[in-house]
Amino acid sequence: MKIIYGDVRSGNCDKVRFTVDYLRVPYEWIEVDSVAGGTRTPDFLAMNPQGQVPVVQLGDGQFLAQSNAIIRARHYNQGRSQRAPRPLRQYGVIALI
Ligand SMILES: N[C@@H](CCC(=O)N[C@@H](CS)C(=O)NCC(=O)O)C(=O)O
Repeated sequence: MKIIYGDVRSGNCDKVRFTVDYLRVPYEWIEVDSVAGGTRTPDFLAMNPQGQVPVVQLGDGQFLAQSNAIIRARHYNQGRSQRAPRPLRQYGVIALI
């Protein structure tokens, strides 16, 4: 199970969430209030020094930030990427977590 740290008001987080939902990838969503400073706490900055959501905790415990990098992180799980719908795979858009 991957963990996604995101803010539901964020379009960048939407990109990641819509992608994993579309692919039916199981994940846990942890809501972070980026407006109230939730991305600037020591704990959050330890995950992403840029202080931004979205951030994904990968299966190996490492963290990956940047929405486009997350949805293109094919190399983190080649097997899962095989579940990507064909048209998206053809465009290399997917990957995933
Ligand atoms: N280039 C980044 C942008 C991420 C970003 O701008 N995140 C905003 C929310 S949409 C954020 O976390 N802002 C809180 C802050 O900067 O403290 C991506 O695509 O993931």
